[in-house]
Amino acid sequence: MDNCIFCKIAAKQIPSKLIHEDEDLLAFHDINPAAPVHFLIVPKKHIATLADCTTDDQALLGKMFLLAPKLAQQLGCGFSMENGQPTGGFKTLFNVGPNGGQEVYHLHMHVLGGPRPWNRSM
Ligand code: DGP
Repeated sequence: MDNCIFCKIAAKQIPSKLIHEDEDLLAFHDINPAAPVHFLIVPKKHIATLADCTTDDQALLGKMFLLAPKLAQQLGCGFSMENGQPTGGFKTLFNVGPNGGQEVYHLHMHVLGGPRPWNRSM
């Protein structure tokens, strides 16, 4: 997709701090982090918003959700139970459209974690 910043990152025309890449997905650190750990999981396929996803995208969305805890764990903000107490953890977020605060119209899941307070609310 012309003029899509995340398509350009996927095509390596724009650099990013890459965390993960497979045949369908990229994950990279957000350029303007709102938390100690803030990365984006982005499909290589251009889909503008979550509202544009169809049943054809079910597996892709499932893959995004399953990747989030795996990468959060790798980046030190995984969730666990320690001595019966919930510990760590992270937030997943899709902004959709102007009222959802979406700025980049290429589907992406925010993953935010690390000790609170965070830099700003999301
Ligand atoms: P949203 O508001 O949900 O569309 O969030 C878009 C996010 O993308 C925002 O947190 C900043 C991030 N972002 C925008 N441009 C770039 C970029 O060129 N590189 C990286 N790594 N992140 C970007």
